[in-house]
Amino acid sequence: MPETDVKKHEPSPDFVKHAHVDAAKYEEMYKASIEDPDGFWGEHGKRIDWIKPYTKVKNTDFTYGQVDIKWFEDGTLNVAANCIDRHLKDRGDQTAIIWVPDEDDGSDQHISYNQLSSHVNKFANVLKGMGVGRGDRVVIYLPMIPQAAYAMLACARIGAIHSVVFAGFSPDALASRVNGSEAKVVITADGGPRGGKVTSLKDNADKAFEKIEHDAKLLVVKRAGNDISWTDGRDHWLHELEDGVSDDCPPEEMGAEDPLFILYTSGSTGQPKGVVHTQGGYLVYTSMTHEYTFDYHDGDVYWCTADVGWVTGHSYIVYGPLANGATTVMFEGVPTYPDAGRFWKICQDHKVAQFYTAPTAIRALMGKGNGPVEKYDLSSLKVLGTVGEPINPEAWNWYDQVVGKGRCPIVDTWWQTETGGHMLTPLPGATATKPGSATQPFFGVQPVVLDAESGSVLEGPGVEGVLAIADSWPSQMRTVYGDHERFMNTYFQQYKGYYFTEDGCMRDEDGYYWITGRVDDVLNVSGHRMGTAEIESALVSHPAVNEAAVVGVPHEVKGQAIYCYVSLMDGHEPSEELKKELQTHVRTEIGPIAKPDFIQWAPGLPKTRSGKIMRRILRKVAANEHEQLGDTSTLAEPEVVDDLIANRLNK
Ligand code: 6R9
Repeated sequence: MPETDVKKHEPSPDFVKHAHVDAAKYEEMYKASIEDPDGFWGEHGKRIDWIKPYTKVKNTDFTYGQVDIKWFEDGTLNVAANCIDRHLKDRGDQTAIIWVPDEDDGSDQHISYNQLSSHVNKFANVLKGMGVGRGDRVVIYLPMIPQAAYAMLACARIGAIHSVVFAGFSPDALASRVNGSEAKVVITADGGPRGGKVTSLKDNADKAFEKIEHDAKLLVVKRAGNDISWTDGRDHWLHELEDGVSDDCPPEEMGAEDPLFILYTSGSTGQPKGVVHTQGGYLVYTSMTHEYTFDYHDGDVYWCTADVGWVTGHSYIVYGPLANGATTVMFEGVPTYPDAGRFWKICQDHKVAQFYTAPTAIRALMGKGNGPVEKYDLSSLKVLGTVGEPINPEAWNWYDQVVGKGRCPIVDTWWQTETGGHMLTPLPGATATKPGSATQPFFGVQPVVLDAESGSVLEGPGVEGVLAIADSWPSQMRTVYGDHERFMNTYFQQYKGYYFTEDGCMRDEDGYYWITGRVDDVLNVSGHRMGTAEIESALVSHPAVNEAAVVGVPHEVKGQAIYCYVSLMDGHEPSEELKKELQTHVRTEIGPIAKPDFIQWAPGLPKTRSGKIMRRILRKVAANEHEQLGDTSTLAEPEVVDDLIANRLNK
């Protein structure tokens, strides 16, 4: 349980003076957003440009069996035109994207809105030339290079639906996502440098194509200049197709509820789900949260260190900031290359005002001491943000004192791939913060704490349960791609009438929310979300494995580490070699982020008499908390637990 009775950090009067929202205005706007959502969002929806203005605002139903979510449904717009064209008149020469490559060699690029426009229009015409049109799917498998943003915006411009696959995913994971959406085109690069090493993405894409079941083309961006193989007819260089192509591609008029993108994310069961976000509500909400949560002002340089392969990169590197005409930094590398001062050097070089990263990065850098931070001038910083997992107070305090010198409000933003944008977050000029708490809801968000067992609403302060949301907000996911049943069953079945977040939560005496972590079988490893079921199914697909159970164990830097219990088929013996082979196998099936940290050989797994694996027990054993196993009376064979305890790793 987090310590909630801690000193609050009040926003400084100086900060409040220039902030978009102070405490009184937050109260007033929040109240309006809940009492009159149509009026509130009807007004704020105008922050983006519509081709045909909406006349309806909110039309949403959380009733299990008929869940249906529509916002601004009769309006039409183009998202790329909102992120580019509408800025050209007043800020065509302003930098839209500052791209910082992996090597710290001074070759950072400033891409103006005019240049962004030309790149995106050309890219859009190339895609059209490849036969991509409205509603077609395009998979983007790219490193953190500007072409990743161009590709997303090019899809948006022509009404194609993009599905970005994180470049750290394996060929198999890529293939299943390409197959799942029947994408016409896959976009990749020859290679992507990260931390001084080049990953050959093209090789991965080639391997994925062996498993792609339909006719698809591969569009390749030249980045690393590494040797690659080539399949004529299927593979095309982007720069060759762009040669001589017009930089004028009229934006497609899209309905507010047409899909903008699919993004796969892990859940507690089965394979990852394709989360679908649509055009209008998503852009209104991401641009609004970007402005208010970070107290973004014109002229600020804003940097989110996420990867575009995750939702944070979609909403807060590309769509939110660009819709606001911001200058957004895109960084190709890692926090510790060439050394642990890299983040802070970039902040200094580009005079970053808002800096947004993950607790795992903060903890890793905290471990390197204060030296690398103190070498750089961080006086440009105004607001610090965190996202992805609960932040422990030690890391929060270090971020506050050492990075922010005690003068930058910290916004701890809780949200999910499914929510599209920030849900619980301080507003820097309005909310007094407490280290470790995501504090209060954003406008229009109605959090409720439910009793996990009974589902009844826990009222008032000082309660703990699971977090649900009582009503819709504009950037809520609309469906699971191709499977609306699964959407309803995952999020609306367990607690009727609510969107269930699958996070545990407490509300303290001040009404502040504290996220206590996932209550389902989802792991959060270095801020990457992974289902235990996916890792288990990768393990059991190896011929030597009979059964596998995967749990998370607390890890100082990564938040959680991956702990696997594996029982072998008859005729296979445990060995160090086999352990390595299984680790490699999981890497191949899913990707390096899913590589098991611990593999414990388990002659048997603890099961109930009905055959369900008791993960609660496995979690306790892995975390060295076997004194507190709790009720074990339903175990079919209690003695298997003794064996697991005796042979546990992670001692
Ligand atoms: C944006 C993103 C979502 C899960 C979410 C929760 C955890 C995210 C958090 C946080 C505590 C925060 N999470 N932000 N937990 N405090 N500020 O991370 O999306 O990858 O879908 O993960 O991450 O458990 O349910 P996603």
